[in-house]
Amino acid sequence: MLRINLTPWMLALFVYSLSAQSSTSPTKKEHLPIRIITNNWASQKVISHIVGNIYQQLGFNVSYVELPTEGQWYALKYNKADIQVEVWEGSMADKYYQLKKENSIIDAGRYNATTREEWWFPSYVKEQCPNLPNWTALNECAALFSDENSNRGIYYAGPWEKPDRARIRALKLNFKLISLNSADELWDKLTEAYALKKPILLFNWTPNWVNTKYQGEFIEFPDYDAECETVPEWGINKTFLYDCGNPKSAWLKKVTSRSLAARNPCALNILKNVNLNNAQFEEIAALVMIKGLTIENAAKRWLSENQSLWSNWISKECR
Ligand code: TMO
Repeated sequence: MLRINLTPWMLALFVYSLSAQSSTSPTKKEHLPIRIITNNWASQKVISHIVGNIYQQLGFNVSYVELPTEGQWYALKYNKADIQVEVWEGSMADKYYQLKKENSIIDAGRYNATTREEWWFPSYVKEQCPNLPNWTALNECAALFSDENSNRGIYYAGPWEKPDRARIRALKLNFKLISLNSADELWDKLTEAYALKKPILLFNWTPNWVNTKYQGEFIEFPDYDAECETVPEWGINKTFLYDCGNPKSAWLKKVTSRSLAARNPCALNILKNVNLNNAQFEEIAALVMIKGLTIENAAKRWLSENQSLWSNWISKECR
């Protein structure tokens, strides 16, 4: 019997590809639109639209494919999507290296920005738990992070990061993980706790707008090492993997499908030139999360205010 396991993102992709086919009109420059993947946090969505607007100004057809990060690899590999503008080392390195090695994606270079994705808490929690941000303080203070029902702490995760349940197990943390579906759900939890000065522990990253509005720190887990994820004997737990934190000065890359690189070298060259630093990422996310602009308006605003920067991204061959 033939069985097909259809996960929700596969279904979304399928429905998308049907609609994309019927609405695509060939332009002078190419037949297939440049299909840009959008995920579920602000900077990624705005930068996708910034790049998309630049392509459109050059006469290319652009479409947006909304996908969770776990679904994007399949889409890039099987020519269902072309561009991912934010590949984060802390949460996506494994998949990135795997697809790169099998030659299923094209690396379009890294940003100047350096990144970190990690458990994070507001600074006021240190008044009650002074050994933070050291990870060993987590068990000392687990009850602070719990709800009324138990003394077990709660860690709020987003839908992207590494096996945090495995980390909880390997480091013997008295914590349970609650998984939220998007960045917005995380920030709602944070806003609510912050207003009441309630202890909260949640996934966060830098560069991000959060750090410009809320004071806080990342948990300092044992330093990341590639062997932490492959060699059980590595680190303080000799039988389990993941007894370490995420990388602290990590890369942020852009990638494309092989199809785009082959059919539109100009688009690939532009993407290679796209570059931003940490302050620019924070500013872009803040346009949406603090100033309240829509994604498309944030992209338009940024383009109009940073013309001299992005006009240099357009390679000579494209003009
Ligand atoms: C991939 N992310 C920036 C949400 O950690």
